[in-house]
Amino acid sequence: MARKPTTKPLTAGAFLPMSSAEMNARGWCELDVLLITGDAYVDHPSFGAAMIGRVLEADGLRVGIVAQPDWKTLEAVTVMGAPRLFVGVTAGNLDSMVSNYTVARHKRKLDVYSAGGVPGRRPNHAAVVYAQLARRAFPGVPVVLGGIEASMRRVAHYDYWEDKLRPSILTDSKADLLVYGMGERAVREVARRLRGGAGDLGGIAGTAVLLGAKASAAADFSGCIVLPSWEELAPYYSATYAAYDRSHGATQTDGEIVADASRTGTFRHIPVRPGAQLLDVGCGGGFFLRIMSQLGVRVMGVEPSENGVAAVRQDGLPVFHGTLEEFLVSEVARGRKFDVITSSHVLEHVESDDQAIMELCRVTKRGGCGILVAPISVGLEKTIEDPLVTDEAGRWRLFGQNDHVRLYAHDDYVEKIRSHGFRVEELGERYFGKAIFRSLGLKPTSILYVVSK
Ligand code: B12
Repeated sequence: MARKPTTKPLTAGAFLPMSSAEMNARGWCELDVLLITGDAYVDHPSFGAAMIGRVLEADGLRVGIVAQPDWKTLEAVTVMGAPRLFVGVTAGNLDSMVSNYTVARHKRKLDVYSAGGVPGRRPNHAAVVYAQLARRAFPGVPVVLGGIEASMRRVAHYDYWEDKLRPSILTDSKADLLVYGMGERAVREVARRLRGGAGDLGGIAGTAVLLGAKASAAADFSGCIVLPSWEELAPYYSATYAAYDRSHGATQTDGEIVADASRTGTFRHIPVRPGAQLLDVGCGGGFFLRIMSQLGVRVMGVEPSENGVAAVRQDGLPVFHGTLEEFLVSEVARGRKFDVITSSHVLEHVESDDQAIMELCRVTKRGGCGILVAPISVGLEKTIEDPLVTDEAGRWRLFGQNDHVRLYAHDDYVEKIRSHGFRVEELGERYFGKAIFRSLGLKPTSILYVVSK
């Protein structure tokens, strides 16, 4: 017997629109809900954005999807115009840091949730970056975060990749609401309220909002389990930050390292000359200073972290507590010149790197040398820098980290150092050997920029 043909609504089965042409094909002039996702759009129940989209569609809403937008342009998310009710944002099926990096913190070569497995299609901390993009693209439209990245990061949390304690993702993303865990019910309630003209999204089960100081003070938390805030947790964390450990990066005992260095006449590619003056900018817990000092070098450290400084002082070594800029204009630095300067991962943080390099060159003695290490983006043609970008999400988006103020291109970096009077030699793992690179915590692809004057 022939089966009776089923009549389907016009849109059922069709993919959710991803462009204005696809909206037009459905006769839509605007969306009710726009979903932005860090995964490719795969219309399958194991994909959160597709799932949420279909649930809302079943409630009669017009839903569009922007998948893996180019996060550097607003146009990438405005292709279907501003949605009437809200923008839903998810980093994708996995936390974007899980997607982008292996547990060993190496960049993944494969992204299983991108077409063709191509990596690099989603930014680090994608939920924050997309939410900020949506904020700028659609002022006044509520932004609702969801998915695993938002869920896991909804309270103060430790970020393994950054090795930092982070506040709730609501702080950085500036989203209006966060839906955690399975989002179907919560998101339907959000849509129902906004459809009915209610602006209040409070009290929906499975959601989190940032209350602000006033509302927090007025709220009744009796009967709640109150978790410690980021502010309360932060001091515990920073005291144990690995770089402030007195022996961070050490693979042998001090005695063994000193014996080796005395025999070879160098430590970490720096010639050991008793009596020479050494400046280590960003000296952390002072391990490098301590070894050099035991080798007879007269050392001076600069470190902005209180915990790092405390560790250095435990060893009775001289350290300036402050930034490089503060040190260079301080009384401590006045009239001093150094035979050796080392600065590892400092220049990407300072306001004016030109000024910093110029000053470092000025305080280096003629015939002196040093190492200037900064993260370089391989393949980048021009250094990216924009002093107007001061917010964390913007910095993640442009520079790859929230406390960086620029992302160096190789040629620009080398040229910049040369232009301020240093000669530069570029040495990699092949030159130093694997053991040294490992002891310095460097990736095999890293290059040390060895300078001399
Ligand atoms: C099935 C599964 C797999 C399958 C995937 C099969 C497939 N083709 O999809 C396989 C086995 C391949 C797999 C692999 C991996 N997985 Co897996 N996997 C899962 C599992 C069990 C279910 C995922 C799923 O389908 N969920 C269904 C969808 C619909 O749920 P969802 O995405 O969470 O979406 C809901 C909510 O988040 C929310 N939501 C989602 N988007 C949005 C958007 C908005 C706007 C809103 C409001 C709400 C919202 O509502 C949705 C519906 O309820 C989860 C654990 C779990 N129970 O969630 C782990 C999980 C996702 N996997 C995980 C990991 C780590 C991995 C691997 C990286 C493991 C590895 N080391 O190789 C790999 C990834 C591969 C890679 N990148 O190289 C972790 C991710 C941790 C994290 N913090 O990101 C999880 C959470 C397990 C865990 N607890 O550790 N995985």
